Amino acid sequence: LTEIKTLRALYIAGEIKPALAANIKYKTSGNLLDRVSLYQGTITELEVDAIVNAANRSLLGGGGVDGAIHRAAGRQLLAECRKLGGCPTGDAKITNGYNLPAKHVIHTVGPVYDEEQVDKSAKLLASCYRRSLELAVQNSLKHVAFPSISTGLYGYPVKDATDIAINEVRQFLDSESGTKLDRVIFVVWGDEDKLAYERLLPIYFPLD
Ligand code: AR6
Repeated sequence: LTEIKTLRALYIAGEIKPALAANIKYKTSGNLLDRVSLYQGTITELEVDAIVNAANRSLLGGGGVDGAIHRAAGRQLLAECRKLGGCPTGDAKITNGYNLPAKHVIHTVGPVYDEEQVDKSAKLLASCYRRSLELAVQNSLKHVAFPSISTGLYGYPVKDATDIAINEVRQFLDSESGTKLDRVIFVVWGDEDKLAYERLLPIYFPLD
């Protein structure tokens, strides 16, 4: 099993500094801290109920994390995706995980960042996280791992995208449906993303 440290463990290790009181937007319970993790590495190695794929509307594969997931899952994943008839931006669809250690793949389609329509991009990105989490709950899944959707090929500024991702997950975990999830894992690939999560996680998930 891949080692994934909870936010609480990262706080204890001093890897994430608790937010300054002035920055705290929400108060969280200790329990919530144990349900959020940060992991750096490839999402394809995670043995969880579902990993989320940053796909495109065709759902037929591509580069980046999408390419890595399809390579690791094998051709059966593409065969199942062909039957789905694509997916609108901001929405999500679920498949099996095939050769992946993850049981399922939730394919979501992030927006191509449009600096002329920042609000629209933000709404669509938030919707990707929300719809993916809703699908997970509908399928009785307990653990969901997210890559940093839209921040690669689709050009979303890392800091803004990270803010949206963490805010949306926090809101979902606080909601009635959110109580059905055991763990949400944020998976970062590069160091820029890791830094952004380390800075923003303490704001949305402050220590009590
Ligand atoms: N594990 C975890 N994260 C990864 C991995 C990996 N193996 N590989 C890359 N990342 P991107 P997008 C990070 O471009 O911006 C595809 O062609 C990467 O560093 O994969 O939503 C699709 O088919 C970045 O932080 O997705 C679409 O056409 C994040 O994953 C388009 O790209 C997202 O980068 C979607 O673009």
